[in-house]
Amino acid sequence: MTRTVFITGASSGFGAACARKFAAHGDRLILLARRQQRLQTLADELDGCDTHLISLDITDQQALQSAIENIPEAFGKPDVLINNAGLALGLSGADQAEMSHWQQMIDTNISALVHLTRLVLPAMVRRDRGHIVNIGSTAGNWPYPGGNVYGATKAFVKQFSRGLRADLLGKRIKVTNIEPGLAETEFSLVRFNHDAARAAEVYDGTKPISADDLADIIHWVCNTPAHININAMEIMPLCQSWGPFRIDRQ
Ligand code: NDP
Ligand code: 8X3
Repeated sequence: MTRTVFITGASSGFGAACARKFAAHGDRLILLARRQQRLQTLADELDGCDTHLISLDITDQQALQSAIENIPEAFGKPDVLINNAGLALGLSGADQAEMSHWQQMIDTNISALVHLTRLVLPAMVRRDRGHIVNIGSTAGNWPYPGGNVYGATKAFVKQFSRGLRADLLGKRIKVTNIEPGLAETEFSLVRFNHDAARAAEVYDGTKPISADDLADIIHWVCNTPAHININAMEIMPLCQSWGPFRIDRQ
């Protein structure tokens, strides 16, 4: 059955890779991001796939609501919502970090995600069908220096995903929190204010998760049998693991 798959943050990284993956399997796509030209180039590449583009800042609640209300009828209601748009900004300690960075992470990774979910979910409940895939992070499970608010936004996403599952018991609506670790996309470029050398250091000497790796996993998660729900999936590249607790010795 052809599904309508709504992917936020589709202009780059995981979102663009998911668009390619789901399109290759015959799904219809609703693709959202700020960079219209990126979305258009992707849509052109996905020749033969029905694609509706929404170019806006997902933190603009009114624009988002109006865009949802104006999805063409031919696309029906989303069967799958991939809440992927998000970002980290900076890696400063909590006493040094930019308040505006914190606010933007909270607005994008938390507020926009819950707002869009609230806009899309009622139709899933009415139709008793759907799947919400949230993109969390290992940073929502494991703290690291400088990860302060970014990690906290992803911890929110993790618990919100569980809360949705609790609310939706008895409905044929799945909820999954995907928790990737080190993955090479534009994530670090954005985090380090487009300092390409600093971003490259993050991946130096590693074989990180690629956007295509993650799209394969998300596609699999969205194709499990009807009675199976993957609640959460934490994914690291083999080259990544935990460290011991740090101890400040005087
Ligand atoms: P990218 O920077 O490559 O992609 C981020 C996407 O989010 C872009 O398409 C961007 O589009 C979109 N986006 C950001 N802010 C907004 C906004 N205000 N309005 C609309 N769209 C927005 O990074 P990733 O693909 O890596 O990131 C995707 C998700 O994965 C994020 O939630 C991130 O936190 C998470 N993640 C990433 C990991 C990594 O190491 N890469 C690991 C774990 C989780 P545009 O700029 O065009 O608006
Ligand atoms: C991205 C992974 O470790 O850079 O969510 O925070 S990390």
